[in-house]
Formats: sequence, structure tokens, C-alpha cells
Amino acid sequence: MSENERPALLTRRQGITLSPGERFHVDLVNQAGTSTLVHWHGQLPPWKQDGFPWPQTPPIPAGDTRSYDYAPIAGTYWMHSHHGMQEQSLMTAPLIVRSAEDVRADRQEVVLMLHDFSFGTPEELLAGLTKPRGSDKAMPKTGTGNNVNMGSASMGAMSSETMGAMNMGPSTAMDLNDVDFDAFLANDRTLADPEVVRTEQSGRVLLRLINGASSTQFWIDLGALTGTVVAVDGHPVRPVRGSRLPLAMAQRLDVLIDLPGNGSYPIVAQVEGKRARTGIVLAGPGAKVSRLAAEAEENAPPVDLSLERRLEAVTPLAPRPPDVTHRVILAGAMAPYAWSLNGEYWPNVTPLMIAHGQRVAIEMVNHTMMAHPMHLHGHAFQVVAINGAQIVGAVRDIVLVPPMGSVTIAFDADNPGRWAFHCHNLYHMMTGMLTEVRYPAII
Ligand SMILES: [Cu+2]
Repeated sequence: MSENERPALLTRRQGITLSPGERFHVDLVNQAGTSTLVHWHGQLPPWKQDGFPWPQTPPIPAGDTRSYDYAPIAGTYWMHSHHGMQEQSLMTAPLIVRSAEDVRADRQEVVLMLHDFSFGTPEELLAGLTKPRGSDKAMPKTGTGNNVNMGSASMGAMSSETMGAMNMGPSTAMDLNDVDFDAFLANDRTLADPEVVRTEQSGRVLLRLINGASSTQFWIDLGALTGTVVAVDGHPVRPVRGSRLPLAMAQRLDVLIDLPGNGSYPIVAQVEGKRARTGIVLAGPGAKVSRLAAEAEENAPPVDLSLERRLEAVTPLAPRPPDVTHRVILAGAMAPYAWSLNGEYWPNVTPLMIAHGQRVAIEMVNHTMMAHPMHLHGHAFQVVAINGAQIVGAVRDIVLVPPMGSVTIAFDADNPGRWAFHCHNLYHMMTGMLTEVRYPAII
């Protein structure tokens, strides 16, 4: 019986899927023809297995193998090269760790991984961004990015915080989408020829959404369907219903969907500030799949914190005041194109020191007109304040810090080592927006 005739419980994909209780026991064989190093995004291994190029854990030379063996945490994760800009060249894949509940539940799991794609090399894209203004136009758009102005986004869907950020004067418009990509991919395909996932009639689907794009944020549009967000970045949240869901760079969403019948249901991801979109189709047995327009009728608004504010962790941190609070200023601009944390540019940075056993808070204050998806390695943190207002938010590994806004995260320092803390916009990271969170006496 072919896969098309009978819906598989798990839609097969590239990447790694682990069963409950299975260790992450992987030999990474480098056949890339060049050095590489892969980061197990959101997982909490010992620091030397994290896949970040520290002096103690250099990239793997071409032809070599490195072995990993740790106890993974369950949920929707992904893996990507953390060496140079290989992530932009699609050296990325899903990393799904199934729980006992996943195995018990009567539902079909569907992974949807998003990418941005360019025919140019990542080096050409970066050079186009960093070249001085006024010089010849390079392949990527240079200069001011696509500024959001009053004519370019659908106001009706825009939140008050976005409007606030946009209303600060003519010289302070928000910047979105540093790079003009050639295509946006959902499971490596465009909307012109999307993946069609066959589902059961009136079946239940667990959609595991992964934004694997290097420099693009999306609105997930479930169309006629309403979903229930049950986990973010692999960590369970109290159920939140919705049909349009923001997804910042590197974030994941687990969404439960009960299909209302035997129809065909596009799951679309639209690029913020643009009409461009990509997606897949869920289709019941025999349901006809019609062609989908490659572009939406209106530009999508900027991705914002409207969902973040509604999220509550199923397992929040135990209440406790922080032992140490680090304040980190996010700074930079489109021209000259450079981005910093506390005025420092990687690798010339002062580590944020924390000690084993501490409750740590990091207050991220964004002094720029771009939103920055900030990612901490080796720890799951809880979002505890947005723009100064305390919340008991989601536990996750990446959070968007809005333009001119602030977000505070808290976590328990329980994984000694050297840990990267950075913006997950690849081009922001490459021009400096990365620092270190460090425990003392690490060799
Ligand atoms: Cu950034």
C-alpha cells in the first residue's frame, strides 16, 4: 500500500525524529566538502555538545565525524549549521523528539518547515547589506530595508504596539526584511507546487511549524481552520485558539487542528510586510486540491507580540526573585549595516556572567527600529515581562524583542558552560549581534 493511499501517522521527512526515551546518539559525518558544525536548536545538552564554534569545540573539518550522546527534551526542535552562513544555504532540518503522549494520541503529525531562498550566495547577500550606501545596487536590497509606512501594510490587522512603533515620526519607520529573497519554501517547495499531505476524513492533525528561515518572519494563516496552540519552541503552553499566528525567526509552534470534513485546507505562511507567501495543503482522502495564488492580496503586517502576550507556560518557573539581572541594549541600524549588544560586536564581547544555581533575569532593551528574535543556547527561559509589564509567559528558547520595546526573560542557571546568546537574524548575528552567557571556571 502506498503512502498516498493510507495516511501515515508520521509524515516522513528529512531530519531526525526520536521516540520517547530515546537518546540523542548521533554521529555527525561531515560530507559537506568544507568545515561545518551543527547546532541542536533548543535542546539542552552539555555545552560541548551544543554545536557552537567555541575554541573548545571547533568546526568539524571536511571528512571528519563527531559524535553526540545526550538525553533530549521532547518537542518540536530543529538543527542548523552554526558555522559561517551555511544556515542560509539550507543546512537545516527538523529535530522532532516525540513524547509518550504523542505516541498515545490519535492524531497525524505534520511537520512544516519554512525557509527563505536566494539564488545569490549568503556572502553576496551580506556584502550587499554592508556595502556603503550610494554605491551600486547589489543583488539584495540595500539601505533602508522595506520600511513599513502607512500605505504598505494592512492596518486592520495591525496591533496597537505596532502602530505605536510606527507612529514615532517620519524618520523612525520600522524596518523589515533586510534581504529580497527569490523564493520562500515550505518543506522545500513553493506554493506553485506545494506539498499535499493526505489526512484522514475529519481527522486530527498536530502541525509542527518551524521557522527555519535565516532572515524572514511569517504569519501562519490556517485559512478556514482554527487551530489550538499547545506548545511553543517545544515547551507546552495553555491552549490558545487562533487562525492567524505570528512566527518569528527560529521559533516553533505546535498547533492542534481538527479538520471539519473531507476538504482541502491550505496552510499558508505569509512574509511580514509583503504579499509573498508559501505553504502546504492538508487534503482529505480524494479531496480536490486547487491551485493557490503565490501572493496574498495585501501585505502582511509586521510580526508582533500579540500571541506572546496570550501565552502561559504549562510548567512555569517556581516563583523566586532573580539573583542576578543583566540588562542588554540591542543597537544598530540598516546603514551602516551593523548590529550590537551592549555596544559590543562579536567576537569582541564581555561575557554575561552567571553562576550555577542562580535565578537569572535578562532584560533586553531594543534601541532599534527592527524587531530582533533573541535566542539563548543551553537553557529554556520564561518570558516574564513585555515593555515593562510583568507576565507569566511561555517557557521557550527564542523571543522577539519589538522595535523600541523591551522583553525580560528569566531562567535557572542549571547547565554550566559557555553559551551563545544572539539575534537569530543571520545577518544581524554575522555583523555582531551575538554575545556569551558564561559560568565561571569553565575550561
Ligand atoms: Cu536582529
